[in-house]
Amino acid sequence: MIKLYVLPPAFGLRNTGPFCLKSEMALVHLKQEFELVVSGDPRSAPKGKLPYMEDDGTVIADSELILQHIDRKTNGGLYGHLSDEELADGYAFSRLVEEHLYWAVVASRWLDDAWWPNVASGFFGELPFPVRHIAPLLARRQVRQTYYQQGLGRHSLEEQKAFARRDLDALAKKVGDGPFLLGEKLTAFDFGIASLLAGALDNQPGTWMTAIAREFQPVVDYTERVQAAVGVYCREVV
Ligand SMILES: N[C@@H](CCC(=O)N[C@@H](CS)C(=O)NCC(=O)O)C(=O)O
Repeated sequence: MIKLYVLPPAFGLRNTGPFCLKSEMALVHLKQEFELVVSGDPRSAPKGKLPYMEDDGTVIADSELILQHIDRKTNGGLYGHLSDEELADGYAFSRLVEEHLYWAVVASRWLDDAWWPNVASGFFGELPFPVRHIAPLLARRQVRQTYYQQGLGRHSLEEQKAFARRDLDALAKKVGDGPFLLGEKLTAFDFGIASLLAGALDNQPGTWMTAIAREFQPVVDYTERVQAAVGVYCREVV
């Protein structure tokens, strides 16, 4: 049985990690049997990040490697039907969202003083005293340093927002005609992109990235279409 190790639910989201949700979507899409295992601390993961997956004794860390693994396992179930041009487009837009826009979403949760208490209580609130007070501060310092090293963290908030808007504008133009990133076909690339956006759009309360993402109606509609097509939602569905 496959085990997928993911971040805990928080902020009204049942799967808070975009890369965790992307992997979950791929497994559901390919009708793989699996168990979601909540793993509170990414530091215990093989590469210090979540998700990772165990499949019959094989451990795979990183959502892209997880998708590659299940693609091989299902004889090309995820990528086998895609042309070189589609793969190129898919990877390019995935990188834009997962390696650039992602950091703005992280900053909007972790580094906004007004929103930060939600992270502290959502991710660390269950820890024993005094760890629940110390661990979030150390983790926040780490996020701040990483955001600075990544580069976006060197800009003013207004500049960060402008970078995010340019990403979302590019994406809105790409998915506007829809229904999916590559047109009629729902593909694995939709899982990663929609997962990141769904977390930004639906986290409660909204962040500054929620407000910005909601400016782009084609992106909002696309995110809903992908979640509905897979039957996997980021938000808690009541
Ligand atoms: N490239 C990785 C990124 C995974 C990732 O950044 N996971 C975040 C949670 S969404 C994490 O575990 N962060 C903890 C850390 O960076 O210390 C993937 O696709 O799986």
